[in-house]
Amino acid sequence: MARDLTIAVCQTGPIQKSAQRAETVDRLVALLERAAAAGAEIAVFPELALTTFFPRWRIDDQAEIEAFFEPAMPGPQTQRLYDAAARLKIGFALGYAELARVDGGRFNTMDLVGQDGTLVGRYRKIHVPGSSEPEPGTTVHLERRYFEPGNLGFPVFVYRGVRVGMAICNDRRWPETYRMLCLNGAEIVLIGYNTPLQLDEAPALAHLRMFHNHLPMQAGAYQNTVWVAAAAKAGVEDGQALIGGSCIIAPTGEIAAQAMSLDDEVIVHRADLDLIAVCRKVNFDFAKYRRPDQYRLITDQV
Ligand code: CDV
Repeated sequence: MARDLTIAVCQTGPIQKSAQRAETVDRLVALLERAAAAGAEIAVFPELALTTFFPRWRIDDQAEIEAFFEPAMPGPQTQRLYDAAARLKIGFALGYAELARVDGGRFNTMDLVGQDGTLVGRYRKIHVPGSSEPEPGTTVHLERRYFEPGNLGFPVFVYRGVRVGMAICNDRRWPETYRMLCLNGAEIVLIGYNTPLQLDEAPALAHLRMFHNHLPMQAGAYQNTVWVAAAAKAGVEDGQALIGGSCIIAPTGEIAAQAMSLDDEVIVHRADLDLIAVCRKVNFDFAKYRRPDQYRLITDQV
């Protein structure tokens, strides 16, 4: 019997610092309703989808920092999104700033929520880019000030019988992300991102921002025979331009659907999961051809 999963990528436009959580959750619920109406069975939202991308600032006021974090998921403000999932029978992956209940750890996190509105699994961003203090000549990107590196590995969860993994923004540029998820059996990788259009450290590469967005995701999909679905937070957010280009990529490496705006937008594609086996057969029979004994340097050296 043919296997498929209809995926929606719910790109958002900017979420300004001045936006109330309730207003933002309204936008996410509206996107989820559009995704469900289009027949989607799962949706992916951006990285840090509940707030502005606050690591663009050095913030000293602890109360101001706390306000960007979620101490519980769902919480009083986000419950409506989970209720919408159960009502519409569509799961989602949502990026947010996590204040861990157990030990107070702070992570850049993505949760996978099921069609009944309950947690299926959690991923914490492994590749945390930027610095903890502003660096001269470099776009301010202080993720390492606010977040610890993820400590849950690259887990894969079963969602409606399909093996789903997650990755967050900078993770998508690293081949290890896809390979780890692939070796863990992922069939679909859901990604959320916030990517500035301009980087002060490399102005000459500005024209390549979208190419460098799609290139590693297409390569990751192709080389690991997975579907990739990636949602941007796009547009001018608190004065900083973020790229769009949200997309759904097939295991062939082809872009099957792509957002056209820098605003709230839903793109949908029915992912044919049998294509994975076809692509494996063509070139990537891992059991037959991979040579892990020859790849030791990958884990022995940073
Ligand atoms: N949110 C991110 O991880 N953004 C990075 C920045 C540092 C460029 C990215 O890889 O898009």
